[in-house]
Amino acid sequence: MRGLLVLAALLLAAFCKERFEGHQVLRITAKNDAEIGLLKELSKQEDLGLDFWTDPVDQSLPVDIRVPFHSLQGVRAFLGYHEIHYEIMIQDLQDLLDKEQREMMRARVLQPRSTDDYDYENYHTLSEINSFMDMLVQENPKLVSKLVIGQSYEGRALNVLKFSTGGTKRPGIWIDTGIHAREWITPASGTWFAKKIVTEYGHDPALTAILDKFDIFLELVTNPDGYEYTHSSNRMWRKTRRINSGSSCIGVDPNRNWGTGYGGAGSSSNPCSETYRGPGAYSEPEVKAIVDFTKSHGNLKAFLTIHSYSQMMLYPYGDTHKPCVDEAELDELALKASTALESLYGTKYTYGSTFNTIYQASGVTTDWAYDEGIKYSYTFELRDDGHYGFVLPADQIIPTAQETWLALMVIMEHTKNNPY
Ligand code: 0X9
Ligand code: ZN
Repeated sequence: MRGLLVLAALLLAAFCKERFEGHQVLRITAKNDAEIGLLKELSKQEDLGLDFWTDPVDQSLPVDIRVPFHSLQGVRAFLGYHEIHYEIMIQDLQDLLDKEQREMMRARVLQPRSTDDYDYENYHTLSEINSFMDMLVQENPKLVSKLVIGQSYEGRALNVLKFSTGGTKRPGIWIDTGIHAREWITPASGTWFAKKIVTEYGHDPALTAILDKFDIFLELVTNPDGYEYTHSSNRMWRKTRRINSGSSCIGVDPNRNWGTGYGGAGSSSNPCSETYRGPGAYSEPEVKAIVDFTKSHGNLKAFLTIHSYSQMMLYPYGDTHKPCVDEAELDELALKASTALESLYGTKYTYGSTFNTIYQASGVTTDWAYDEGIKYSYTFELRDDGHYGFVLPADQIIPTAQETWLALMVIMEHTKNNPY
């Protein structure tokens, strides 16, 4: 019976899913501002159905665009005509997704009975991650608990793992992964971090010292509706799943929905845009839950929000070029953290303020967190840097998690050693 049900679910999933046959991801390197301007024009052609994985900013950053099959000829002709240089980053997106699915299916044959059995080398569904959290809590009742900080738009629990070794009202460190649905490497890394914390506490002196002073809060799937949707229907989904009144387009960008700088340039008022800011600041329950939690906790000292991709560490601000008052310290700490990260596998990160490093983005998490008084506020953009983008092969999960952990440790230790 169970076999039949699984088969039915698989068939249903296969038929309801958006397919990306023949979609290519092109990596474009613009030579000058005129070319950037042309790419911006291209992004306004809604009929082409382009999905900008990275945005046109200036010559220093490549622009990665997913081009549907029906627009390929036109886009290539456009680029050729204007002599804009590009390379094919992904030849056929569906091939990559099929491979990803095959690996996930193989992994799903055995249901893990404990977090030791859990397959950290593969991507997992929301329900698998939820079971992981419950097992982790059950196995480590003195160290880990699960808080439900709210409900998503579609009514899913917003779960946060709390790692605490006791004490009352200890200062806290916040880490979230999976706020953008398609950035699968982030909850996968987060799951590995969670296991790492319980394994190393009491063994690794640095982590033990951190946990003897701070509680760590880890929200693994910060946008559960979106994440579920990437598994059931559209692997390339980014936003929440809010129904927007007066529009047939769904979803709000949860990284444009925060109150600091809300509504500014670098976010969109168009519900069909991937950077739609929503009907009002904190309109998304997934965002509001974190705001309420942070305020009621009142003593978070570091706020680390994990995205992918591009290999970057970003600190405030995103909506203005003006430096934040702690810029010198945040910059120096980013250098230390990225040096630690690179030491493991040679992965190179760039860092700086969001505005100066990536692009103007307003209403983003870290600007809000920083203005709440949480000095050590960073956005991470994990691997990779232009081979697979959001479809990072599963064999990179553990290396990515391991190297990222080194950077997180540097920031957490610094937070511990520099009370404010
Ligand atoms: O555009 C974004 O939201 C982020 N890039 S992503 O490809 N992951 O979508 C970067 C924005 C910088 N974010 C913060 N400073 N919080
Ligand atoms: Zn993101």
